[in-house]
Parts: sequence; structure tokens; C-alpha cells
Amino acid sequence: MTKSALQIARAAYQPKLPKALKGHVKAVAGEATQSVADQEAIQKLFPNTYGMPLIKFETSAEAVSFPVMNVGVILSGGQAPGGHNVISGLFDGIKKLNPENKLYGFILGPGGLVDHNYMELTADIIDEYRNTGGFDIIGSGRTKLEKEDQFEKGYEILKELGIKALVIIGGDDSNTNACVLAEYYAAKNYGVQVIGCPKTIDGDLKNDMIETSFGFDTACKTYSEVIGNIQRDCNSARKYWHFIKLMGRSASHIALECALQVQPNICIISEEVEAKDMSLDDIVTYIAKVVADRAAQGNNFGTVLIPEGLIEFIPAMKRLIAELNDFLAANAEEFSHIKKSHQRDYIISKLSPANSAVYASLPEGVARQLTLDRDPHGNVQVSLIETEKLLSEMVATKLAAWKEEGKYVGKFAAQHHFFGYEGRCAAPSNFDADYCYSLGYTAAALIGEGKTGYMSSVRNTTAPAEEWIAGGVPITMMMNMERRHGEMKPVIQKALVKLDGAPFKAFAAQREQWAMETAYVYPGPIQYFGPTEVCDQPTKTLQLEQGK
Ligand code: FBP
Repeated sequence: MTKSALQIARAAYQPKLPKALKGHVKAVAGEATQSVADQEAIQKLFPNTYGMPLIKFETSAEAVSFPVMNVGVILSGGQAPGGHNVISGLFDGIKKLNPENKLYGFILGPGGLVDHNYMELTADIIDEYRNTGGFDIIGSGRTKLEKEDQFEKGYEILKELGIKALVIIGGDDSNTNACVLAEYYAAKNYGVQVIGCPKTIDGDLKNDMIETSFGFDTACKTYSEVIGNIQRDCNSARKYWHFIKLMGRSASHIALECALQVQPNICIISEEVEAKDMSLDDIVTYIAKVVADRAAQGNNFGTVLIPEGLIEFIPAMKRLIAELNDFLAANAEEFSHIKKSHQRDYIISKLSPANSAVYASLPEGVARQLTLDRDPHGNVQVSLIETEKLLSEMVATKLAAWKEEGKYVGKFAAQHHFFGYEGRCAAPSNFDADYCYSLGYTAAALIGEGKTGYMSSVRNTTAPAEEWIAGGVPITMMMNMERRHGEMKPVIQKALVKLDGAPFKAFAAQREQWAMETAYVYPGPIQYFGPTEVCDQPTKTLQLEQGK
């Protein structure tokens, strides 16, 4: 592999660890836990892994010896910067438990476990991937581990390789699967521990014990760099409105963090749209009003940030998508036989009158995108819906009408962007490099303690890494019951943007000023070497959430 100069220099970076993990380690158990909601139902479904205590690691004076055990690792779902460092932290951590321990990686996600597709991750291989972006060391996939025969097929290979613990690095859905698998292996007394690690650029796998999911920091910094560049271009030519859709399947954390970093003219937050019961027309009117007000000042340019998941948060659209999800899950076979040219009419004829009317009112392209295949977890593939174009076209139509009425004088020309995939495999920022390595190392410590059904947790992350707190959180603690594929299922509750939270409040307090003034900030590229205030800043979201 030909390596870039940065890759070579970066390979020598030694990620920082919390002080408690550096020497001998002991686990201190906290209070028993319960699930965030639906306690009775969750306890019934997870009798062996429900209610376990929180775990915190502390420095110990005593050395403990650990028997030899092999460990397996799976990367699951969308890529997020830092995955390779979770694996290198895990590798170093299990070698510290016992140098004879081996690490096996399952290829291309959970499917690798079921299909017995694996490779041993030796020191040479690990060294090639330290501090690099991507998941290419073993690849990732979205196969959902949920059926008993998959668990049994997995157990066959785990037994064959002498694997006593499996680490699943994934988002909310994948960690839900990790929890179900942990419960299954515990119930069967198979002697296989399952540990989760919180991954996703979306930033929506977080709670009191998981401060952030890894990858969010690097992805937001990558997007903010390019948005900043666009803003400078836009402020130089002064002739375009840039409509920028940002990844983040459901929650608007990425859009909000980028807005805090770059101070755009407009940023839509899906959770607010839902709370205020805004229609598509309300959103379009809001954007058009800012465009018209800026035009009145002679500024026919600006930036609009749009979260990828917006469409699902517009209440009328949400009701439509919920009915479509249930309908398509129940009638998948029949729908697959309908000719493409008849699908729109077919759906219109099958939905309830209110949803049918909303569906019929959508532009053809968007309507079709809403009936495309769901991902294996039943989610609409919102990254395929071109919301940025939908909004800019509707804004153009509204402005044209206002022009006729004499309410708008200006020129409106739009450019469209979607920033998503380019942020998912960037070389991890110092924060993600350290955080991920610590998460992997903590997972190894949890394995050493014989824990199962836990997620690796590293807290106090706005302090220097030395002071971070490493431990484990029972995954059942994060669960509630939700409707998926038309059935109630136990799943980890997604963390959406809180409208009474400090990050949103900081944004809301400044957005009117940002709309009218051109108050752009240009963050520039992620820096890996240099002064700490340039290289080691956590996200604004984390800093505001922790009162910094
Ligand atoms: P995860 O939740 O698995 O981390 O994936 C997040 C994400 O990047 C979303 O932001 C995006 O909607 C989706 O993956 C895209 O999925 P795919 O890579 O399958 O196109």
C-alpha cells in the first residue's frame, strides 16, 4: 500500500488513555440499573442481563493474572472515523491481559460471524491501521443478527476458534443486536461474553453514561471545514444560495454541531420542526423569508444546512412514512410485482385518505424515494432522498410568487451539496483517535472482568484524556420498546436533539443574527499536530452539554 505523508507521520501517534487504564486495573460496581422505559417488558425479554450494575475502572495496586482467551470483533453498520483505533485499543488491551490472547476479526460485519468469514488480526496487521480512518481492516456490513439460527451459526465458529468474548462495534441498532446476542448466549450458558462499543457519526447513541458516539467529532469537523470553504466562496462571489444536506439518518446532531462551528444563515433542526408541528410549507416559507430579507439588503447569497432525516420529522410526513413502513412490511411480495410506472397509483389507492393525499402531493421523485427498499433494520434510506433539492425548488417557486406580488426583489440561484460519505472515513481527529483507543482498551478490561451485555463507556471527555473515566454500562439500561417492521421490539432509545439542551439553546439564541449578518466562521481542516487549542478541541455540542 502506498502511504501518504500524513499517514506515515500519523502511524507514530500514541493515543492517550485515561489514567485508570494505564497500570493494574480493578472494576468497581455501582448501583443496579433499569431500562429507560418499558421496564417490565425489557426485564422479561432479558432475564439474564437486565438490572446489572454500572462498572467503573480504577487503578489497582495488585496485578491479576488472566487465563488465555481469544476474542472476536465485528464492525457493524456505517463507517465512522476511529474504528481502527477501537480495534487497536482492544488488541493492546487483550494482550495486556495475557500476551497469548488472540484477536479474530469477522469480515464485512455481522454476516462474517454467521458465514464463518474471519481473519486473525496479528500485531503486523494492527500496526498498519493504527490512527487511520475507515473500516477496511475487516470491512463492515448491515446484516441484522436477530435469528436463533444466526446466533447458533455464530456460536459454532466462536467455539471452533476458542473465542470467549465478542466485541460488536456499532450504532444503536447493532448494539441492540449485541444485547440480544449476549442474552441468548448467557441463557444457553455458552460461556461467550458480548460487549458493545458506541459508534456512529450521527451522534445519536448517547445518554448519561455514553457522552458521545465515536466518529461524530471527526465527521462534523470534516463537514464544517468544507461548509466553511463554501461560505467563503459564497461570500466572495455573492450570487448563490447553497443548500447543504448533512448526513445523520434521524437526529439533527450533525447539522446542529456544524451550525455551531460555521454560523450559517439558516440551519433547520428536525426535532424543532416536529415539536412545532411545522408543515413542509412552513419550512419553505421560513427559508424564503430569510432569502427575501437578505435580498432586501442586497445580499443574494447564503447557506442553508438541512439535516438528512428532516423529511421523517415533518409530522404529516412522519405519519405517512409510519403507514408506508407497516404497509410495505406486510405487502412486500405484492408490491414487488407492481410495475414501476404503476407504483405511485397503487400506493395512493392503498393508504388511508389523509396519508394518501400527502403522498399524492409530493413531487414524483420524492414519492418514489419513500417507497424504496428499507435498510435491514427497517429504516427509510433518507440519505437517498434529495431534500436539499426539494426545498430549494419549493423556495424558488415561493419567491417567484412573491416577486409577482411585489413582496420580493432579488435574484435566487441555488447550488446543492450533500455531505455524508466523505466524512465517515476521514483520519480520526486527536479526540476520536484517543476516545476510540480508550473505548477498545476499556472493552478489553470488561472482557477481563468476565462481563457480558455491557457497552464500553468513557466519560468526562471534555477534560484531558488522563482524567477520562472508563467503565461499562449494561446495554439493557438504554432500551425501550418501539414499533419496527410493524411489531413492538426492544431497541436502544435514540438520542435526538433536545430543544431544552444547551447546544440547541446556544444555536437558537444566535440564529436570527446569523440569518441577516454574514457571520460565517471558517474552521479549516482538522489539525493533528500543533497547539492543543487547535488540535484537541472536543465538539461544541460536548462542550455546551458539559457546561464548558
Ligand atoms: P450507522 O447508524 O450505522 O452508524 O450509519 C449512519 C449513516 O452514516 C447515516 O448517517 C446514513 O443515513 C447511513 O449511515 C447511510 O447508510 P449506507 O452507508 O448504508 O448508505
